[in-house]
Amino acid sequence: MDSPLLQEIPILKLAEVHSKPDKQAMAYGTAGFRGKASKMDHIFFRMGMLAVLRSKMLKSAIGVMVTASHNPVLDNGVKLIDPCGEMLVESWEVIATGLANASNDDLVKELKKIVAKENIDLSQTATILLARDTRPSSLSLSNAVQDGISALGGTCRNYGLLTTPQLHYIVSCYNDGVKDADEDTYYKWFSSAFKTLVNEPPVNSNVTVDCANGVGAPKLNKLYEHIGANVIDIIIHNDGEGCGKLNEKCGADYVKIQQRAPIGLNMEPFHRYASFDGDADRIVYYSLDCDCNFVLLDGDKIASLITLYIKELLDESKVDVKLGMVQTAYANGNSTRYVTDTLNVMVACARTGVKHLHHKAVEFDIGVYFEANGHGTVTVKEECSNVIERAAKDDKLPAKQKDAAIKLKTFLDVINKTVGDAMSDMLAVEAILHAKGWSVREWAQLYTDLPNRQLKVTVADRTVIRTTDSERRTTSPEGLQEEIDKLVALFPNGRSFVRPSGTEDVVRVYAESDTQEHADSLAKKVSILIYEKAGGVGEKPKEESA
Ligand code: G16
Repeated sequence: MDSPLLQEIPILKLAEVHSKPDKQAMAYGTAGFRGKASKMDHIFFRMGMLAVLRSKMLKSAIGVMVTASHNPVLDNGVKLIDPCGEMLVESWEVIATGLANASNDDLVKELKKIVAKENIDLSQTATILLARDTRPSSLSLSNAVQDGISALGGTCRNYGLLTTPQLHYIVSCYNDGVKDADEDTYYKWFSSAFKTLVNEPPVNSNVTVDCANGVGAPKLNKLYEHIGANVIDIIIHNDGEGCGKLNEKCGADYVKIQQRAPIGLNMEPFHRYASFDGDADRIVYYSLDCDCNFVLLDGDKIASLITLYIKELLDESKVDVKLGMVQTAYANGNSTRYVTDTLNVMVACARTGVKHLHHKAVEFDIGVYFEANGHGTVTVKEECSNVIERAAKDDKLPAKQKDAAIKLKTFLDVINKTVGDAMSDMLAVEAILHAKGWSVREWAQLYTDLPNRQLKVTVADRTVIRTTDSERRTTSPEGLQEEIDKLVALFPNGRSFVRPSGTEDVVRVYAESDTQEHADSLAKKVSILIYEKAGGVGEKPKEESA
C-alpha cells in the first residue's frame, strides 16, 4: 500500500508555492536557519515537513519557532524544538540542512531518504506546536510552516505570538501529558513560584525592562499582571508600540556589545535596568554607578549570582549534590576565576550555542549555564530534585537546614529548565537580590570584569575559519592562530579568539586585556588580521590613530 509520503502530488503542489530559488544554500546554524526573510519561504515550508517526520519518529509533539531572535527586523529564522523542550538534536541539524538545500525536483527523494534512513513509521500521527515572534514577516512564514505540516498530514497547534522560551516550556509540558498547556500555563507556574519566593515582604524597588520592541513586551506585561504590582514593580521600555524598530539600538545584544544603554533610556545611578532580546530568550542587566559610569551585569554576572545563591543554599541545607557551571570562550576571565576560586564551584567550557552548554550542564546534578550575552538557565537532574524535595519535607532536620532546602526547591521552580528565558531569569535575579537584600551595587561587586571588546568582520566565506578547543583556537586558515598568539602576547592579561557566527554572516572577534584601551586595540588588530588572512570584504577595519 502507498504510504502517505508517496502521495507526491499534494507535496509537489505546495512545494511549487514555496519553491526554492536556484543556487541558494543555507545551513542549520547556532539556533536554526537565519537569514533575509524574503529569501527563506521555502526553508519554513520544508521545516514544517521535517517537524512532522521528527514527530512521527519520536511519537511526541515537536515545536517550531519562527524567529530570528537578536537579528535585524528584516531577517527571520526557524528552529525545531525537541520533545523535552530542548534544542533539536545535532544529528538532525544535518538532516535539516540537507532538506533545506535539496532542489525542488529532488525534494520528494530527499524526504524518502530521511524516512528510510531514520526508519520512520509514516502511519504514526504527528503533532506540531507552532509559534512566532512579532517580525513583519513572521505571520506569512509561519503559514509556510503550516503548509509544510499539512503537506505531510501533521496536526498543527498554532499558538500565535509567543516568546521562544514560552514555546520550549509548552512543548515540554505537552509531552509530559499536559495537552492543554498554553501561554497561561506558563504565567501561572512562574508567577506562582515567584510569589512564593518573595511575597513577604514584596520587592520594593522597580526594575526597568527594555523589551527590544519585540514579543517580550506584551508577554512580560501579562506575566506582570499575573504576579501583581503589589509584589514586583516592572517598567516596560521599548515595547514595540512606538516608532522604535525591533533590536535597533536596543535589546540585550546591543547593550552587551556596545556596553551602553538602549535608545531613549535616561538612566539614573543604582537603578536596575534589564534588556531582553527580540524573542526574549536573553537578558542582561545594567546600571550606572555613583560617577554615572555604565555598569553591565551580563550573562556571566547573572550566572555568578545564581551559582552563589544555589551554593549558599546547598551549604545551609547540607544537601550533597554536585553543582557546576558552564560558560563559553566569551566568558569574562574574572567571572571564571570568581566561580572557581571564590565559590569553589567547577566551571566547564562549551562551544557557543545554548545547545552545547545545555548538554554539558546536564552532566552536573545542578548545572548553571550562561553565555556572556545573557542566554542561559539552570538544569537539575531528577534524582537531585527528589533529594532537595525530601530535605524540604524532612521534619527531623534542624529548622535552618530544612528552611534552606525549601528555599532552594522554590527557587528552582522559578527557573525555566528547558532553555534560557529572559522572563524567568529576570524573576530568578529579582528573587535573589530580594533574598539577600542587595542592590545592583553589591551584585556588581562580586568581581570586576576584565575590560573586553567584541567586533564583527565581514569576509567572503566565513566557513574558512575553523576552530577547536571550544572555539578558543583556530585551525584554519593555516598560520592564523600563530598570528593571533603574537598579537595577544603584546597585551597584559591579553586573550583573544575568533569564530564564524552561526546566526549572522560575519566572523566574531573577542578580546580582553587589562585596560579598555588595550582590549579595544587588541580587538582591532585581530580584526585587521582576519580581514587580511580570511578574505575580508567591504571596508577594512582600521586601527584608531593615537
Ligand atoms: C543564538 C544562540 C546563542 C548564541 C547566539 C549568537 O542566540 O541561541 O546560543 O550565543 O545566537 O550566536 P553566533 O555567535 O553563532 O551568531 P539568539 O538569542 O540569537 O537566539
